Amino acid sequence: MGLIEVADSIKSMEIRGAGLIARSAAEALKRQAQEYRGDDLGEFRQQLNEGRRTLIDSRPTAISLWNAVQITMRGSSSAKDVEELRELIAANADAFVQRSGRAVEMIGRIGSKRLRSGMTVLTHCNSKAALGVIKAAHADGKDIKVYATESRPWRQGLLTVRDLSAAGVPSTLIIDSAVRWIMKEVDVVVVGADTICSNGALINKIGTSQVALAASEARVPFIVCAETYKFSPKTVHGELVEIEERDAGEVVNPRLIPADVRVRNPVFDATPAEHIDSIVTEVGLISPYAAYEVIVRELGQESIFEASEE
Ligand code: RUB
Repeated sequence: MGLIEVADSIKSMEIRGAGLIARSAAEALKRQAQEYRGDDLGEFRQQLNEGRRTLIDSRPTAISLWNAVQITMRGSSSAKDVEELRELIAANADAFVQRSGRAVEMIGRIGSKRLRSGMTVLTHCNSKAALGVIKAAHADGKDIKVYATESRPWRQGLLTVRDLSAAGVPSTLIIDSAVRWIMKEVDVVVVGADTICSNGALINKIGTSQVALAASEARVPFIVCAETYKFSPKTVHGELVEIEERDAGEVVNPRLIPADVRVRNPVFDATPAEHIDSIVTEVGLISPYAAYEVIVRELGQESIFEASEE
């Protein structure tokens, strides 16, 4: 798949989930670099920068996408010729993809320790990192049951229950509005992340903040699974995360409602740190209030500087 096709697939959500979006973007830049046939360094750089922009613009909310392209392009301004730049991009992309895979595995190992046999977990939407935790606990022989929300309008919950079923984890699908009612049967909530802000707030699939509120009210721990490239250096500069609003047709067929009725389809929301028990990252389980430290230590001052340049 060429870079434009990857960007279109991210936009149309054939490629979805913040981790996969990030890995696909890094690989798309690598392929674009490998396919450049000229020997003009300036032209090559320009094409890569255009590719970078196209990928970043494909979906606005998940910072994993921005971090992935930044990390893939890092050091490119000092390359002396086309070949050196091509090799640098390929090596950076490969390292990012490997790091991402290892991170999801590590999160599974760390997070699964928080799940005890006999627990009922509730998860929202479809997160590879969150499901990694649940599946790792199951693989350790723990008796875990899962409630999975449908996650309207895209119904990613169907992907979740299929994945859990294939792994042999018993799961029950519920509609999103059943969360508060079901919460009395839940021991822990485990969700993924699109972005973690420097103040510890979580940006994830629409409805996550309602799940967190219901969990908080019922004193059920709310655990977030997030690779460190889901932390946002942009938020250090006070930038607000853009919440993507998608086509209203994803929510309802316009022919079914009067023409004067407006339909909105925000697809992510923000959960404040106060409702988050802990965030499981590949470098350990942390408090949401340690988000700034993670940004500085794991993504580096360089990323904070780059974020200020955007
Ligand atoms: C997916 C979603 C997921 C995060 C984390 O939204 O909100 O919880 O992206 O996923 P969408 P992962 O379906 O709109 O992309 O852990 O797989 O990165």
